[in-house]
Amino acid sequence: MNERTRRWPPTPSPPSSRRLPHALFDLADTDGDNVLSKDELIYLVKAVGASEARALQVFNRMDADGDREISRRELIRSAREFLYSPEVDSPGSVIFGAL
Ligand SMILES: [Ca+2]
Ligand SMILES: [Ca+2]
Repeated sequence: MNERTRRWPPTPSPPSSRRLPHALFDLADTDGDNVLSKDELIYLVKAVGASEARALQVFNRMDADGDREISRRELIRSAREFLYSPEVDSPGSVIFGAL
């Protein structure tokens, strides 16, 4: 058995629905402190085509614990809400619905 055969099948990657929020979080976390500041989140939301006012609304709704920062968990929760909640106007829909 050669090297190539032994590594087959490759380890499956997580579904893209799991990777995407993490990738977006890492992209938006420009200072690398593992939280999204208001400015970082607003920049991300505007980058997908929303207005400043809408971005601010998304920030306020996404910040579930009210610490004025968006944790990775809060972003993932909003992605889940977008994917699994019947609410059409969830904060996650602004970001993930645009992708
Ligand atoms: Ca940050
Ligand atoms: Ca928060």
